[in-house]
Amino acid sequence: MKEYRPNEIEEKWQNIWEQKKVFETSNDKLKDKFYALIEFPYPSGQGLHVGHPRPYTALDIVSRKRRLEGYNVLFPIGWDAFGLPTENYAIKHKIHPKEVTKKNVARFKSQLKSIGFSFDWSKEINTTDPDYYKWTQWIFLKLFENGLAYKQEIPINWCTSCKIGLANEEVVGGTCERCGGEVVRKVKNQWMLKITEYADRLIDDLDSVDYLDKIKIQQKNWIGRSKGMEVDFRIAGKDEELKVFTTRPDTLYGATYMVVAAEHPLIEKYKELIINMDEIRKYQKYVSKKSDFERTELSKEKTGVEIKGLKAINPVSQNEIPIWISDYVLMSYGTGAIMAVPAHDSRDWEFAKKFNLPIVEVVKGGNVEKEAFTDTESGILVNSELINGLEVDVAKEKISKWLETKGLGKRTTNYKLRDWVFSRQRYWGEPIPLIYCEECGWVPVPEDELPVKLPEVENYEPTENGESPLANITEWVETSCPKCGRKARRETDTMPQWAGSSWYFLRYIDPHNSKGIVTKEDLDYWLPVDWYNGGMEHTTLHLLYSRFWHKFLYDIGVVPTKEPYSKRTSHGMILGENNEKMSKSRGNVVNPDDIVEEYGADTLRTYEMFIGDFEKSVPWSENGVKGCRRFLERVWRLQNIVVPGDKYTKKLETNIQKTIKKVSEDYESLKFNTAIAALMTLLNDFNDFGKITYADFKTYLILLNPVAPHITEELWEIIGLKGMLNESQWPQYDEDKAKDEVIDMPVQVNGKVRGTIVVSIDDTQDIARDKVKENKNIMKYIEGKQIVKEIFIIGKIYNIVVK
Ligand code: ANZ
Ligand code: ZN
Repeated sequence: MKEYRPNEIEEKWQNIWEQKKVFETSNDKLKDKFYALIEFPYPSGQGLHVGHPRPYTALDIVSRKRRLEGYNVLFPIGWDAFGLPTENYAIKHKIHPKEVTKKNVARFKSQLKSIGFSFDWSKEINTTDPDYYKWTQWIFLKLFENGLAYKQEIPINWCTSCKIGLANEEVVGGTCERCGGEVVRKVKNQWMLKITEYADRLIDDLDSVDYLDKIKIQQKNWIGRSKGMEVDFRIAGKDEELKVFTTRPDTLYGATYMVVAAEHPLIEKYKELIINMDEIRKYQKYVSKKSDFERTELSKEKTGVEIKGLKAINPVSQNEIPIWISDYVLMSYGTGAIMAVPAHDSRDWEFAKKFNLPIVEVVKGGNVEKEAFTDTESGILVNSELINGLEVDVAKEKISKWLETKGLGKRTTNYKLRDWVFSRQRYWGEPIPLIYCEECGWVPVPEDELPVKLPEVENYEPTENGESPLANITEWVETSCPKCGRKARRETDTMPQWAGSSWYFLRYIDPHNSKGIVTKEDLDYWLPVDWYNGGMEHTTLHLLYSRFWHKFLYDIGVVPTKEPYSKRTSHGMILGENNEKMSKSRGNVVNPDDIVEEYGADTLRTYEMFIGDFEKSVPWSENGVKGCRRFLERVWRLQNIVVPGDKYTKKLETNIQKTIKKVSEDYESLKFNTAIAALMTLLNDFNDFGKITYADFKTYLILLNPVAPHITEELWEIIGLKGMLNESQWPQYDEDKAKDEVIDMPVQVNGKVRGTIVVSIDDTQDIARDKVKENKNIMKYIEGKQIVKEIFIIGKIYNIVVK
């Protein structure tokens, strides 16, 4: 036997697979298809990280298995390569971002190849390739033509360090998601996409897809649909209404004061009447420095100022109530004003306690002097004249009707989701393909002139005034209007990095098409993506954006399905050995190249799948890696105990059948670790028995192949099995034989057989005892007597002695 030398074997098979185009998708549309998708990487300067191979190996396993089952599999790969890190690196080192990208892609590519993923490399895409971004621009123009892209002056989140506008989603705790820099508000004219128009469908259609529950919940929470009512409160002595948004019109009698956002227009309108304007101005200034995030933090001490000189009238009780301003009410949500119900809302309660405002219980059940009673999904109304004694649901309906008939309110739905800020003032992104003409306004670049290519420039530093670097390139900016021919200017903003990844799974299907985005026939066959796995950090942004674009493309007849992905799963992170997130600064980063070099790609793959529950974060362990290498060494040595025979060894057959079943099921349900554990157990059985047939070994190799494709392919060749392993078939199991062997176990009471119970051959005494208890015939001889002795022989007999 030759020694196990992974590096040699791995390179050998990778070359063979590539030459024979083993993993290229076939054009045979009569076959059942399987489209497996992983989130394509951003080719950063750091190279691949051991976190990357985890999801890739997972779907590689499923893809390899499905191929052996006869599916036509599409398992593509590409590069999400526009974006800031590359641009920043390019600026710092004075290399063109295109060059930086090229270099990074080459590195990533060789790393991925060394791990032996079965990607169809012929379908590789790159979002920065003009042939690709031509279609990103095309989709944008379609959105524009359909009224879903518009320009608006809006206060945006401005990262003071990246000098770039950020979407709300990119601001984390008041800082930039990318660089951690301070984010301030700045008014800018920005391109926006009307994702809010799709809010309902983005929620409702989740019912038709198979996503992990936690992913669906995140999508729903992010969209934040909230059904409620707008209720009018009159300003005392004025012909003026203050509108609030509430989800709880049934608690209206408990509204003892109101709160408006510090920026609410009511204040400016009545500033003459307000007697404490100085105090209010001071508070407004204090609030303006805070992000929405900081304002709504639950834990913080409540602050606020009463607007003295104005009062509101509660529309049901007619009581005069004070109006306050406080930072816990946001101008950007609902109407920017609330009716405060301190008895049943925690924030209102804290505020009321601090400023000594009345608290009136309206839903029975708590002690509202001690704390807000918020468990009010159901309950009975009190202190509420029109709706006393009613159940919450009924009360809500009744008061809503009452308000509607009086013209005091209307039902509305609010969303947390905001339109998508689509402009970036940077160089390394897709140019927005629009031209501004004094006469015609915004005019799309004609389709046959796409792509609008990024001009070659010397300098891509952002400008100090916050304009895109493209704005400085006069010869590029100045153009003529496609409509009227007059002098006109190109839009200089570029698209956010999210653009290219919002539709990449479509282009994979037909990446070299120069006439259209994707051939319709191919879309009909391949969509939807059957299985998409990606990180939990992308379940709010990328997933939502790509579902939005897909729905839009469905509406205009480009794609045949309403949803892009039928199934979405997610993996946990791989942490450093010290249980912390891997990062350069913590010094705990593991480079996959080193693992491949020292132990082999098959070991890396096996380890990453064996490391723990796929969905959980787990720390890296070098010892674990070694263990997996030892396991593969033992697999390697199985070649020594192979004996002729094209049938399963009788004594091993049940275990083999069981393992086929378990591994087949586990690979499909993200339980890679238990599948590998089952293969380890079977290996022990093989060794205990001492010899295995070709049939035993063949099945073993196929089962292990998706995890460790190189070693299994090599062993296949060594023992002289026909063809290549990847051309063989996934083993079937015999449902009956895969079951645990069951027997009729005799049960003796005081030495006489009184009946039998059906148990598995390895069932324990506890299980057998339960079976006995269910058996009336046997129990006749036991009931009412005292059991003095039990002898249980596993798989044989159960003896009970009674007195
Ligand atoms: C009275 C009330 C009583 C409320 C009660 C809640 C509980 P969601 O579900 O997130 O939509 N609200 C409305 N506009 C707001 C704003 N601009 N800033 C801060 N809070 C605002 O929450 C809706 C509830 O949040 C509304 O219903 C309102 O308080 C508050 F027992 O009205 B409620
Ligand atoms: Zn014009």
